Amino acid sequence: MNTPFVYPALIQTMRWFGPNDPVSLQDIKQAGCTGVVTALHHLPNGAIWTMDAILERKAIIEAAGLKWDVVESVPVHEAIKTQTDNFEQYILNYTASIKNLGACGIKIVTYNFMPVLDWTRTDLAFTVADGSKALRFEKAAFMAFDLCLLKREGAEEEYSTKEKQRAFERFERMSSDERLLLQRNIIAGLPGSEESFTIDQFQETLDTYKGIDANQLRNNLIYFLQAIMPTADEAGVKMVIHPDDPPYPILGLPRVLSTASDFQALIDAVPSLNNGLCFCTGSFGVRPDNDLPAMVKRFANRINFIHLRSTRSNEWGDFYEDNHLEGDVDMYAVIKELVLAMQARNCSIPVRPDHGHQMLDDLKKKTNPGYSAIGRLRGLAEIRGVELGIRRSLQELAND
Ligand code: DNO
Repeated sequence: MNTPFVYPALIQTMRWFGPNDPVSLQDIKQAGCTGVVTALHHLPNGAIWTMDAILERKAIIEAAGLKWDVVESVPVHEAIKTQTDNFEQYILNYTASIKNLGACGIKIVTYNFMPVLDWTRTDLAFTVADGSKALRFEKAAFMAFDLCLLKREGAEEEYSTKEKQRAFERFERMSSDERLLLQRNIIAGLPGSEESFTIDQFQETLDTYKGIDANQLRNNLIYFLQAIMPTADEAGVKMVIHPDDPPYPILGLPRVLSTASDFQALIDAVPSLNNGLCFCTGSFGVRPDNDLPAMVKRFANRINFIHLRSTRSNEWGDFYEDNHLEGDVDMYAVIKELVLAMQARNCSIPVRPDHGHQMLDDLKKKTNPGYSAIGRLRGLAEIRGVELGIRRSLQELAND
């Protein structure tokens, strides 16, 4: 007979992009999830999420027998990141959205503070050895975009001679369609990023960061957190910041949430436990200097949402998204630390299989890059198995 587990389990969820998502709530339920992660994607960045709009979406999710566990994301308006225009008004709007979400019983809110672009990839259909398709970030292609398509001022000085040579060679080898596709992949907005640009708009937006270095951006983030945290505390809403993806500066833009010390600076400045982390193994995992299990241990009481995914990098710093239990992330060690963290806190934390390969039947369908049903189903099933094995072994050890 199975004895009840002492070790709490992860809450299994998938991201759902709303009623137009080709992956339905029913699909997500059949994958074994109890909840979803979603957002009011149709609202423009900066708008207040009203209780009516939140409750309407919540009712759709609950009618399918699922729970809305996490908001991903309430986007932070660019004006807040640069502290320009009427950013104070946008902060007030943000605060109102948090208050409304809390009142509707949705208590975990994801956001990021990456300038201009959310997550970035150069290739959305990179064929891996088994024929499935993965997301990829290829440095030479990215530099080729920067130097040859965007022609960003100052870019030449930021790359080494060798890097520039690789970028120019890469650009020469691309057809005009490939160049167009590369540009589109980078600036037209990946699923969930909520921003989309033409090349001119993109340059204009980059220009709004002139004079904003990492220090300034961090101060602006702290200012934002200090402003919203009293409301989050009162509403019982856990704010979780998503790390930079990729976890280093790109296009001359600063990035301030790429390492353990970046997050430490935030919690030093804003100690509330509702100032938390969305622990994304795929984003942090691209940097070999990020020790993921050690980070889980260190920030155990602030990790309130988890993205599990594994990337595989090469010597050039290119990476692609590997199967969830392969690649560079030691998934066993990470999940074990998460199980221990949940036990210490006596709570369950929502997790989602972050991305997945386009595979099997989904290869014939139009899917949101990274968010096809079957690839994520595979990822979740693997994660679920590892988690069960760890919980059971820990329990048996404890019973001995
Ligand atoms: C990509 C996602 C990100 C994430 C945001 C959070 O797949 O992990 O778009 O949702 O950065 O604000």
